[in-house]
Amino acid sequence: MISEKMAKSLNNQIKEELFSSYLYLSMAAYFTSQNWHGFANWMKKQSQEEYSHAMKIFDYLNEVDKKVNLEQLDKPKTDWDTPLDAFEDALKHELHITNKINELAKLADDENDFATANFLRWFVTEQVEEVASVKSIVEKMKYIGDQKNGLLFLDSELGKRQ
Ligand code: OFO
Repeated sequence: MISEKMAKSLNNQIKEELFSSYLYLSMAAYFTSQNWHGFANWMKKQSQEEYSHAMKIFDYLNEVDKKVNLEQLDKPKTDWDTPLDAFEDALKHELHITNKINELAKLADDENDFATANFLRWFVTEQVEEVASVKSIVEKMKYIGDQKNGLLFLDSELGKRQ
Protein backbone atom coordinates (compact mmCIF):
# COMPACT_ATOMS: atom_id res chain seq x y z
CA MET A 1 0.00 0.00 0.00
CA ILE A 2 1.40 3.41 -0.92
CA SER A 3 0.78 6.57 1.12
CA GLU A 4 -1.90 9.13 0.31
CA LYS A 5 0.88 11.69 -0.25
CA MET A 6 2.58 9.40 -2.77
CA ALA A 7 -0.74 8.70 -4.52
CA LYS A 8 -1.46 12.42 -4.74
CA SER A 9 1.99 13.13 -6.17
CA LEU A 10 1.61 10.35 -8.75
CA ASN A 11 -1.82 11.70 -9.68
CA ASN A 12 -0.20 15.07 -10.22
CA GLN A 13 2.44 13.46 -12.42
CA ILE A 14 -0.34 12.04 -14.63
CA LYS A 15 -1.36 15.65 -15.20
CA GLU A 16 2.25 16.63 -15.96
CA GLU A 17 2.58 13.82 -18.52
CA LEU A 18 -0.77 14.63 -20.13
CA PHE A 19 0.23 18.27 -20.32
CA SER A 20 3.50 17.18 -21.99
CA SER A 21 1.39 15.30 -24.53
CA TYR A 22 -0.83 18.36 -25.03
CA LEU A 23 2.14 20.74 -25.37
CA TYR A 24 3.87 18.58 -27.99
CA LEU A 25 0.61 18.19 -29.88
CA SER A 26 0.36 21.98 -29.89
CA MET A 27 3.91 22.15 -31.25
CA ALA A 28 2.90 19.62 -33.93
CA ALA A 29 0.00 21.90 -34.88
CA TYR A 30 2.35 24.89 -35.06
CA PHE A 31 4.86 23.02 -37.23
CA THR A 32 2.10 21.79 -39.55
CA SER A 33 0.84 25.35 -39.96
CA GLN A 34 4.37 26.38 -40.99
CA ASN A 35 4.78 23.45 -43.43
CA TRP A 36 7.47 21.77 -41.33
CA HIS A 37 5.87 18.34 -41.65
CA GLY A 38 8.88 16.36 -40.42
CA PHE A 39 9.11 18.37 -37.19
CA ALA A 40 5.33 17.99 -36.84
CA ASN A 41 5.67 14.22 -37.22
CA TRP A 42 8.35 14.10 -34.51
CA MET A 43 6.19 16.11 -32.13
CA LYS A 44 3.10 13.98 -32.83
CA LYS A 45 5.07 10.84 -31.97
CA GLN A 46 6.43 12.55 -28.86
CA SER A 47 2.90 13.52 -27.85
CA GLN A 48 1.82 9.87 -28.13
CA GLU A 49 4.79 8.80 -26.03
CA GLU A 50 3.85 11.27 -23.32
CA TYR A 51 0.31 9.90 -23.29
CA SER A 52 1.79 6.44 -22.73
CA HIS A 53 3.83 7.80 -19.79
CA ALA A 54 0.62 9.11 -18.22
CA MET A 55 -1.03 5.72 -18.75
CA LYS A 56 1.84 3.86 -17.07
CA ILE A 57 1.19 5.88 -13.91
CA PHE A 58 -2.59 5.49 -14.34
CA ASP A 59 -2.18 1.70 -14.42
CA TYR A 60 0.29 1.68 -11.52
CA LEU A 61 -2.10 3.62 -9.27
CA ASN A 62 -4.85 1.13 -10.11
CA GLU A 63 -2.53 -1.79 -9.33
CA VAL A 64 -1.74 -0.41 -5.90
CA ASP A 65 -5.42 0.21 -5.28
CA LYS A 66 -5.40 3.99 -5.39
CA LYS A 67 -7.94 6.05 -7.25
CA VAL A 68 -6.87 8.13 -10.23
CA ASN A 69 -8.15 11.69 -10.04
CA LEU A 70 -7.63 13.59 -13.25
CA GLU A 71 -6.93 17.28 -12.90
CA GLN A 72 -7.49 20.25 -15.19
CA LEU A 73 -4.88 20.82 -17.90
CA ASP A 74 -3.56 24.30 -18.67
CA LYS A 75 -3.88 25.64 -22.19
CA PRO A 76 -0.55 25.05 -23.95
CA LYS A 77 1.29 27.75 -25.84
CA THR A 78 0.22 27.69 -29.50
CA ASP A 79 2.84 29.68 -31.40
CA TRP A 80 6.59 29.95 -31.55
CA ASP A 81 8.90 32.31 -33.45
CA THR A 82 11.04 29.63 -35.11
CA PRO A 83 11.51 25.84 -35.05
CA LEU A 84 14.48 26.38 -32.72
CA ASP A 85 12.30 28.42 -30.36
CA ALA A 86 9.82 25.50 -30.14
CA PHE A 87 12.50 22.85 -29.57
CA GLU A 88 14.17 25.03 -26.94
CA ASP A 89 10.82 25.18 -25.14
CA ALA A 90 10.56 21.40 -25.43
CA LEU A 91 14.00 21.05 -23.83
CA LYS A 92 13.03 23.41 -21.00
CA HIS A 93 9.90 21.36 -20.48
CA GLU A 94 11.81 18.06 -20.36
CA LEU A 95 14.18 19.50 -17.74
CA HIS A 96 11.12 20.50 -15.71
CA ILE A 97 9.74 16.95 -16.02
CA THR A 98 13.09 15.52 -14.93
CA ASN A 99 12.84 17.62 -11.75
CA LYS A 100 9.31 16.33 -11.12
CA ILE A 101 10.42 12.71 -11.57
CA ASN A 102 13.39 13.26 -9.26
CA GLU A 103 11.07 14.73 -6.61
CA LEU A 104 8.85 11.66 -6.87
CA ALA A 105 11.84 9.32 -6.61
CA LYS A 106 13.05 11.23 -3.53
CA LEU A 107 9.61 10.97 -1.90
CA ALA A 108 9.50 7.21 -2.56
CA ASP A 109 12.93 6.86 -0.95
CA ASP A 110 11.97 9.03 2.04
CA GLU A 111 8.88 6.90 2.61
CA ASN A 112 10.72 3.59 2.16
CA ASP A 113 8.21 2.90 -0.60
CA PHE A 114 10.29 0.31 -2.45
CA ALA A 115 7.58 -0.63 -4.93
CA THR A 116 7.11 2.95 -6.13
CA ALA A 117 10.85 3.59 -6.11
CA ASN A 118 11.26 0.58 -8.36
CA PHE A 119 8.36 1.68 -10.60
CA LEU A 120 9.91 5.15 -10.96
CA ARG A 121 13.28 3.80 -12.07
CA TRP A 122 11.96 3.43 -15.62
CA PHE A 123 11.01 7.12 -15.64
CA VAL A 124 14.41 8.21 -14.30
CA THR A 125 16.14 6.40 -17.18
CA GLU A 126 13.57 7.60 -19.71
CA GLN A 127 14.18 11.23 -18.72
CA VAL A 128 17.90 10.90 -19.43
CA GLU A 129 17.01 9.73 -22.95
CA GLU A 130 14.31 12.35 -23.49
CA VAL A 131 16.54 15.26 -22.47
CA ALA A 132 19.43 13.95 -24.59
CA SER A 133 17.27 13.50 -27.67
CA VAL A 134 15.70 17.00 -27.54
CA LYS A 135 19.06 18.54 -26.68
CA SER A 136 20.68 16.99 -29.74
CA ILE A 137 17.96 18.47 -31.97
CA VAL A 138 18.41 21.91 -30.36
CA GLU A 139 22.15 21.72 -30.92
CA LYS A 140 21.75 20.71 -34.56
CA MET A 141 19.33 23.60 -35.12
CA LYS A 142 21.75 26.06 -33.55
CA TYR A 143 24.52 24.76 -35.77
CA ILE A 144 22.31 25.06 -38.87
CA GLY A 145 21.26 28.60 -37.97
CA ASP A 146 19.53 30.37 -40.86
CA GLN A 147 20.62 27.94 -43.57
CA LYS A 148 17.33 26.81 -45.10
CA ASN A 149 18.88 23.70 -46.69
CA GLY A 150 20.12 22.42 -43.37
CA LEU A 151 16.76 22.96 -41.76
CA LEU A 152 14.98 21.20 -44.64
CA PHE A 153 17.31 18.23 -44.26
CA LEU A 154 16.67 18.02 -40.50
CA ASP A 155 12.92 18.31 -41.12
CA SER A 156 13.11 15.37 -43.46
CA GLU A 157 15.21 13.35 -40.95
CA LEU A 158 12.76 13.95 -38.10
CA GLY A 159 9.94 13.02 -40.47
CA LYS A 160 11.30 9.46 -40.39
CA ARG A 161 10.52 8.95 -36.71
CA GLN A 162 8.16 5.97 -36.40
FE1 OFO B 1 8.96 13.70 -21.99
O1 OFO B 1 8.90 12.41 -20.66
FE2 OFO B 1 7.21 12.19 -20.02
O2 OFO B 1 6.86 13.95 -19.68
